[in-house]
Amino acid sequence: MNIPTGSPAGHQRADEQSQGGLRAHAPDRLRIGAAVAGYGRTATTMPLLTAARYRQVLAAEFSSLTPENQTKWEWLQPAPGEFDFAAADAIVDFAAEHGQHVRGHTLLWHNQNPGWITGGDHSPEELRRLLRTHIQTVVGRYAGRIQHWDVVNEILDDDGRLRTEQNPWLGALGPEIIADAFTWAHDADPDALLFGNDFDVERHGAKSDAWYALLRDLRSQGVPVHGFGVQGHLDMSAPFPEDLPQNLKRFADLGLRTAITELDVRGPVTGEGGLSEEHLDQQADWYARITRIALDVPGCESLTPWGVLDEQSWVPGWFPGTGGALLLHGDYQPKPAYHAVREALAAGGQRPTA
Ligand code: 9MR
Repeated sequence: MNIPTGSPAGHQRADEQSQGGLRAHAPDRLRIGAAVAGYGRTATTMPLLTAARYRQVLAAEFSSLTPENQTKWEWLQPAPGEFDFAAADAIVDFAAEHGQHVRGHTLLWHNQNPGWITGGDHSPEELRRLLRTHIQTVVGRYAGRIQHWDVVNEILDDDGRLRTEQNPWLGALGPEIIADAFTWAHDADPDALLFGNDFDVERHGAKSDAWYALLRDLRSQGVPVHGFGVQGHLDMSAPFPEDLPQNLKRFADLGLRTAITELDVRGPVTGEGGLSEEHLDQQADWYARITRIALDVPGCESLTPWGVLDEQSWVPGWFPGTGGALLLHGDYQPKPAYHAVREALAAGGQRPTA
């Protein structure tokens, strides 16, 4: 990270930086990721393409990248049969250049489908054909370059039922489409690791229990599903998910990999728009605990904060009055949470591989 060195703190942090970013402190078994920002629907809005410092930080700190929006349906196929790969290509090329993995996100979701899908008058057969073509085209294009896919995202509600009313694919095609989506993705890239992914599944509960049953059943049917992603959008006004280790472990016991795919830890923002000292400390503690869990639970292969800079996070727009959820301030200054993750990695990385 290119930290200004005009102050003693700046000097100290610049020294830290010369010792390597987060990725340098993580053991091989755990990738440290970040969601790569991009808004609107064109590559020109991506800081990856417009900000040299953003590129530097991304390369120095992280060993895995997830396109925050750029591999979603509405970006990749904005018009029927017209694929636009510019933004996704930029991320995938950057990752290859910097020795990073990519987590593709996502192929079957209720959100960010293009209007021509959600507002179209397609028969179930036509929708099925469209989904199959999309998955084959996209996963095939990035075979060997996108190593993980969140094939299905947020397909269950809080009670563990399939979201058939919100999800146009599940609504028209029924639960069987889940196995088909995994199979089509696997056929397009047999080496890609294929995940189910959701929020509010950090703890044991109706939703994570239903995911457990679903993935167990898919595996017993021989469906190519390889992992479960726990998003990790945490709110400091709620309790810490104490049973996250046990919850992850039961998925590992099914033979699945796990990942923390979209970590952010939000709190109430002060008048200046950041967190109070107290919340910065609590946030650092939560990030460190999650990092230790990711290091300790066998089969947990990556930990990905959902963005790099607080100012680029989705959180303030969705939860007004809250924010400050990521590791760096908007001026690229590391927050206490950054240092806490780094220390947890440095300590945990010395433990033997489980
Ligand atoms: O961070 C993403 C934001 O820029 C988009 O506007 C939003 C639209 O749905 O999606 C956000 O990312 C979501 C992710 O794809 C799935 N899990 C929840 C994330 C935060 O909403």
